[in-house]
Amino acid sequence: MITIALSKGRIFEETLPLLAAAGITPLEDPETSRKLILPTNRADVRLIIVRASDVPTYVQYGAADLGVAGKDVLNEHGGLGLYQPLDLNIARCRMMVAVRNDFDYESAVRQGARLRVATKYVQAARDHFAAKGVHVDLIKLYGSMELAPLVGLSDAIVDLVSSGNTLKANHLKAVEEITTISSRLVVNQAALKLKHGTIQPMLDAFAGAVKS
Ligand code: PRT
Ligand code: MG
Repeated sequence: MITIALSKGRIFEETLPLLAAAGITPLEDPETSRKLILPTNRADVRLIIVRASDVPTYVQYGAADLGVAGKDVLNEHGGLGLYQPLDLNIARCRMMVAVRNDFDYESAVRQGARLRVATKYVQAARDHFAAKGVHVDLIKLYGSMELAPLVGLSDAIVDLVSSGNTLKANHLKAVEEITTISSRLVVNQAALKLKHGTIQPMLDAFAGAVKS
């Protein structure tokens, strides 16, 4: 049995065509089904539906053989025990520093001010500001970072931006790009060895689908 860990929403939707290229079709829709283990057309392949940030953990411990996770999530997880053979080029966005429209970020940085930064991406934020030599107090949040500067919790946020509509709707502006983000295939290292005959053809099919 091959178990593939996916999160609902954009990753599931954008992974469907890649699964199809490997001859895998889910038999239920995670948006309407309450099941957490979804069968597929292949008796030897099942999907498990987990929180996006939990995907690397399921794969690391071998509870799933494969998974799809954003570079943002993988960076925070650390990637221990994971083989990352393929950038799937899906669920693309940018990790940005953003502030209120009326906040002068450049001059705060120039003056060496200590910045309060709210984010879910503590590791990425720490690395980014350390490389810039900017002193920050990081505040860990689990959701809706955009609210933090509006109510005085922080001066800045580190968040993902795709259309930019969420920033705009909340009178925020992006002031710095930290990195571009896409989702990657992650594979349990032991599973790749033990189930090589089944997993390798899937990896080849995914790679072919990504190219075309
Ligand atoms: O939603 P949940 O809290 O359960 O978990 P999650 O947010 O980690 O999962 P999900 O499914 O929302 O995102 C899965 C992956 O998609 C992330 O790990 C990213 O790699 C990738 N991705 C791509 C995004 C976005 N684009 C994105 N725009 N993840 C989140 N967003 C959010 C962003 O945080 C911000 O709040 O969308 C909002 C901004 O969108 P725009 O279009 O208004 O700029
Ligand atoms: Mg989300």
